Amino acid sequence: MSEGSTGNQKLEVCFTPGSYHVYKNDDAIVVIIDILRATSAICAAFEYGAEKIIPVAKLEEAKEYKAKGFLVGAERNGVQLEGFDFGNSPYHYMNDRIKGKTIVLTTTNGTQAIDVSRDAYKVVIGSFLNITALCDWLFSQNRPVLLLCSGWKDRFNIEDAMYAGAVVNKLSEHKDFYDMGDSALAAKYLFQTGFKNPVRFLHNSSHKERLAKLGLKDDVKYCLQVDKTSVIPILKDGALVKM
Ligand code: 3SL
Repeated sequence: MSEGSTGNQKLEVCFTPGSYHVYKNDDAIVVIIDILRATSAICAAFEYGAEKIIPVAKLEEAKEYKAKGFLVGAERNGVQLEGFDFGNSPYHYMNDRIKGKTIVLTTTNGTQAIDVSRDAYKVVIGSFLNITALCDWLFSQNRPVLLLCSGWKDRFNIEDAMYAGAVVNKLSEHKDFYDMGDSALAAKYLFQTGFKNPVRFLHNSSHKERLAKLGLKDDVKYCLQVDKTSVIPILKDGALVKM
């Protein structure tokens, strides 16, 4: 039996938000992936006690929330924007300021990916930090799964694809259950090439370099850690909450 040919639940990877319309599947659970750094920061924020995160695509919307008194994280091109409470570093969300709070977040790519898929059957947040909890939950749902990479301004990026491959790799332990598209197989092969030393594998990758230039190498290392939390953030009525 050839790998990925006989399952009954579709498992696909969409490498950029701009291709979402091609893969869109009304029955699928969509997993948003922005390893560096939005989905990692979101998982960290919940692990450290945030109550709710309202993702917004547009800066204007974030400003409106800020004017209403919300705590707001805002990042563009890797940099925290002036006038906001946090940027997009997981470390910004590891403090008592966020405990029990609703936070608004806008980022270059991650919150855009959430925005394009917001009407999906279910939207959840994936990162290496919650990978085992997420995969166990996905399998328990008996549903098609669409892994949506945030990429960089609608371009492919390697860390999101590698993570998608890690999820595919894990879910394909249930070989007869999932019907993998070619994008899922490609991501899985990428993961299998790089997983032994992900930091090294990402060497020269565009966003890792971008973050390194901004002095954010520690963020990269943090985001590549596995199973730091069992929290699975899920989108409910426009806000992310703990499942
Ligand atoms: O694109 C995003 O949403 C961010 O994760 C980019 S950055 O890591 O904050 O630069």
